[in-house]
Amino acid sequence: MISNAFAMTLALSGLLVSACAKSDGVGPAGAERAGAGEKAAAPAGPAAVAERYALTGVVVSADVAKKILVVQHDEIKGYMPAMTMEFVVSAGDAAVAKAGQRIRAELVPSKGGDFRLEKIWPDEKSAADAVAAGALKLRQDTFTRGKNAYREVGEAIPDFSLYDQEGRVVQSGRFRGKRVMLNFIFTRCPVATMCPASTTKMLAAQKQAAAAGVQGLEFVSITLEPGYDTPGVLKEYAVARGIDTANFSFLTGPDAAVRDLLTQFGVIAELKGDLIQHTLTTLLIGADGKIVHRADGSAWEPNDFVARMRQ
Ligand SMILES: [Cu+2]
Repeated sequence: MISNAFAMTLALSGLLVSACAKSDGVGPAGAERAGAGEKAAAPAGPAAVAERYALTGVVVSADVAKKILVVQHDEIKGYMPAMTMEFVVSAGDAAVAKAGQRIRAELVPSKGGDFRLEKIWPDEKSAADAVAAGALKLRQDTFTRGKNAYREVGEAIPDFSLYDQEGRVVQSGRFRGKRVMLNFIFTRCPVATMCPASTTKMLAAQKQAAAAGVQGLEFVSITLEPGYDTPGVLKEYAVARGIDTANFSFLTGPDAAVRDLLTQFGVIAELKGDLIQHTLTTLLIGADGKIVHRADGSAWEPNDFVARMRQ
């Protein structure tokens, strides 16, 4: 399926392949989860000394200013009994956390004696089931379509169920009746002309569309690196760029679901040694859920998309 999409992309003059940072992520897919009490694989590099433990529990409270979560966690077999305690988290994770919400995460003890939580994912059963069911349906759809998995302009987009930057489940049906501008990025892309520039231009399109009075419009950026880009990481990315998320969602979810979406949208993202190489595609989707326009590469202009939205 990659070779198919690749041949298609090579035919496009705007092909851009870029070297980006390595993924060391443990994604949200069930198969990749470390069981309670098992040590998750440590990432390579200087930080490899840190121990990591899979943790599940319920958020008791969040202190956004101090970036502290109080979590009533389940037993971590061989390491710690069930208890309620404080954890240091990222600003994004603190902002996303809600009291009463079940989460799963990786616990990282620090030499200073405090405990960090990283890779925090929502773990409410109903939400997790909806996202898993969406990933399975997408897997079946991609498999069934086979060589025709790639969706051309004029075709409907596939159904999906992912998490947004608040940890809420977002299903593709939510966008029916609205036009959607969609792309794929990842937050730690180090190449200024690739993902960072794409986000800047999506933001410009959002502002131009608002100024032009375009109604019923949504912006969606799906991560290329779901193992790293948790809802909290995406939240921090959006906040750092001053993005109005009223109609701009950053989505993540199971690795398999993202890979199937990349296949169906004709985007290539592959690990090459230590690097993610990826192409860029920006799409405009009509209110009927069909692809109206796609721009491959980084040369698209926000005002071109806004003009198409007004047609
Ligand atoms: Cu990139």
